[in-house]
Amino acid sequence: MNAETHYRTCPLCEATCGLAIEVADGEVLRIRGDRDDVFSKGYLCPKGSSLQGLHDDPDRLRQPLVRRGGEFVETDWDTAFAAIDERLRPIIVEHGKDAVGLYTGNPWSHNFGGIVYLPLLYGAIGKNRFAAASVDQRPREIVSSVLYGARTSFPVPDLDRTELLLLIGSDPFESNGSIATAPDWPGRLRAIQQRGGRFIVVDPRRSATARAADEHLAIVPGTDAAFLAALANVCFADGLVDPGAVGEYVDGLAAVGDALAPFTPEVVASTCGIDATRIRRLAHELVSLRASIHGRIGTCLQDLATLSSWLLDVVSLCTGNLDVAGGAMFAKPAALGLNTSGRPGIGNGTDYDTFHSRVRGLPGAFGQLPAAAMIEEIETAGDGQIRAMITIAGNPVLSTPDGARLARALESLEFMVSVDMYLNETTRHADVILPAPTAMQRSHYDVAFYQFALRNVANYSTAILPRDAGMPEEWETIARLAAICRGLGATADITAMDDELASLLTMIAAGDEFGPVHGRDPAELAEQLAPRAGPERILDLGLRTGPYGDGFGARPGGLSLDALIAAPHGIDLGALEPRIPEMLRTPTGRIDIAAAPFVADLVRLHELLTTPRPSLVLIGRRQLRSNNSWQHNIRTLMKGKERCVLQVHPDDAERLGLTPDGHARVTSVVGSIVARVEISDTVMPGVVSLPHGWGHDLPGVRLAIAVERPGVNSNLLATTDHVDPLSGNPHLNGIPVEIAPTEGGP
Ligand SMILES: Nc1nc2c(c(=O)[nH]1)N[C@H]1C(S)=C(S)[C@@H](COP(=O)(O)OP(=O)(O)OC[C@H]3O[C@@H](n4cnc5c(=O)[nH]c(N)nc54)[C@H](O)[C@@H]3O)O[C@H]1N2
Ligand SMILES: Nc1nc2c(c(=O)[nH]1)N[C@H]1C(S)=C(S)[C@@H](COP(=O)(O)OP(=O)(O)OC[C@H]3O[C@@H](n4cnc5c(=O)[nH]c(N)nc54)[C@H](O)[C@@H]3O)O[C@H]1N2
Ligand code: SF4
Ligand SMILES: [Mo]
Repeated sequence: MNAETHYRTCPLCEATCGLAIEVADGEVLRIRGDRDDVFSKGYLCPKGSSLQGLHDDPDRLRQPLVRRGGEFVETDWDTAFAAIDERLRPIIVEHGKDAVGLYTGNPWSHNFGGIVYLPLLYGAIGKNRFAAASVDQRPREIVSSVLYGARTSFPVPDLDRTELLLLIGSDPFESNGSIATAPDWPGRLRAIQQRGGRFIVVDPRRSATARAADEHLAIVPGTDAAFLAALANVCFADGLVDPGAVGEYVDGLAAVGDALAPFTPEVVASTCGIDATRIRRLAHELVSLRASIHGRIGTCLQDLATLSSWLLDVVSLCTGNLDVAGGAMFAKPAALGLNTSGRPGIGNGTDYDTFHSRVRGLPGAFGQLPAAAMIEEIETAGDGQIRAMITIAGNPVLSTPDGARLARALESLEFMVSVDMYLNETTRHADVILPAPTAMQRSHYDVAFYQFALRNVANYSTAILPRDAGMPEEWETIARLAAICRGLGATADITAMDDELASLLTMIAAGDEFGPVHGRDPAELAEQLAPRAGPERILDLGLRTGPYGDGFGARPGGLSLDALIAAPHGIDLGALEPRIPEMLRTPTGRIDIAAAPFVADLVRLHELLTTPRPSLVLIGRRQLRSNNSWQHNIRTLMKGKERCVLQVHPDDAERLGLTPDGHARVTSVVGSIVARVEISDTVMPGVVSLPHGWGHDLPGVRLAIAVERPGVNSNLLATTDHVDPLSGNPHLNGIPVEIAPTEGGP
């Protein structure tokens, strides 16, 4: 037996930990943290080693499934693609491109081949394109695209150099951090304390992160915008506003000060549940220290989500903490970054709000419509109605609002195809399921996450295990679906499509007058990229023409895919550095901090201050040994006590007559579920918490372990009607509910 160790980046969450995977004779022996990984230095969480469990899971699909007479039967790939061509293409021919809807889920952002080839599918269908982003970071993306010109230009907290971190609505001790990529968030937070700094958590729950923090400010759900507005208000009122060097590129700051004048700490305190004197002092601390401010799911899945996301940057800017070491900074990714090519400092800006959903007119952005519009676009007859759906790496029946109604809508479709490794709550509605290779069966490069990492790093991993018999690479599956939608048939020449894409991108690179290969002959560049094909060719092009690239010989010693392959533990490209104005891609080359949609939305903040608070609201939470909806079929992660439990404060439990380990019926305007109760003072009075991604006991799923302890789907309580109008993000947190004791059962 010849054991060999392979090094690769874990693709399960945003932390990008390096794994050392021992393999012999095609079998994984063990998975450990890679101590030599330039970014993670050996850190990993319990999910890292579960890659093996995912791969070996007997329920994992290895062959396509086609529905015949109500039953799924295994079939070969050619038959599956032919079945799709036969059913999907006629729908487009008869009803047009908008008749096919697409939903891509969270793992897609960890799938490098997928990201690179998705545009082919986007180009082949109409505007009904949805993604998990619109039940996640969409508000943050909108703010970044309006202020800085690119959706992924997220200011990330410079954890390794900050003196004070203000963490709002994020629980990295469970989630490992989000929209601020770094392995070992817990260790980095403790390091802040060890070097004499502090971190403060603003969260309605005393989360694991809040327990480790220097201070926990328990905030009333959905009131973050008021809290942040008051922080900025103090800066303006006390004459503290000094944006520093970036100020030269900012317009409208005084106008923002005027607009925030009514939101004093005293005015917002009772709404937020945070003491006015504490807010005042905090504003001064943020000015006097090297401070970073970071908001996440808690600020993104609520009514004032876009406003809160904007105010995070307003506070960073006012307190002099935007784009400085120790504050909130911008990464400079090595390949395919949205703010690293073209003219430095100027760009096309955003497509936000330039197109809208058909039924409700919700705003689109980045070529996508909000997922909260999906159900009505399927249900509502008329021109542009969705008649067929493609889901890829997503489980919207559990992850988006009103899952029961979505399930009915999916069942009403003329045709549905899913690309997924499981027959689960969503894919059970498909007519054809195309399995995807597992993480260890594909190569990996974090195209998305390096765009907002806390250090500039680059790490490429090769595939470790062979794909199952007949299984294409996932990008090939996507390209083939695109070909089918375009009318090229089930046996279209995928290689030709790939060549076309690569030559288009090579021509764009050669035409970029600010890039390192401007004016070179695309054919010469193509020769240097040969014999690579597929995503690797495009990655090599991206790396070589990127900010650290070898410029195809113009910058000897620079990055290329070969250089990354020679460095299996990754290449460290250094700490973040200030990037304004060079990273801007707004049409003006400036930051309009008083952008109209955000300032206008302050009207709703005024309304919040006078709206009575519901007596009970539901929020979510994340758990370390889980990942959204799809890692509940792994025995090693499911050990221990039941996790899908409703946390209720002791005062509320007493008032409502709930008993420990008893059951409660939780009812909202759209749904009613029964959950097991855990009485816990970690949630504030008036707030209950239930994790999302559960509810596996639906007919037809093939998840033997998950169904043993299925939990309940918290999103049955969320309605598609309640959305942040600026982003279309639903309120998956802060849902008003009524609760009563019950005997158990569904
Ligand atoms: N109430 C509430 N709801 C929430 C949230 C919340 O905090 N509260 N969070 C939201 C957030 S942040 C997110 S990101 C969404 C997630 O929403 P989704 O992305 O819709 O859901 P996931 O549970 O991530 O489902 C991922 C699916 O992809 C499959 N899969 C895994 N890897 C691959 C792959 O490589 N290829 C393919 N083709 N398939 C793969 C899995 O089997 C699974 O079916 O949920 C959102 N929903
Ligand atoms: N173990 C694990 N890790 C994960 C995931 C997972 O499911 N499990 N999912 C991954 C994904 S897709 C994402 S997007 C990230 C998310 O990463 P995080 O945002 O760090 O994850 P959450 O634990 O959902 O943290 C949200 C926090 O917001 C709080 N909150 C709820 N409502 C409000 C509010 O109105 N205001 C404020 N201030 N706080 C509020 C909740 O109590 C919770 O503690 O995690 C990723 N990592
Ligand atoms: S923290 Fe995230 S990236 Fe690191 S091992 Fe765990 S799941 Fe994988
Ligand atoms: Mo997410």
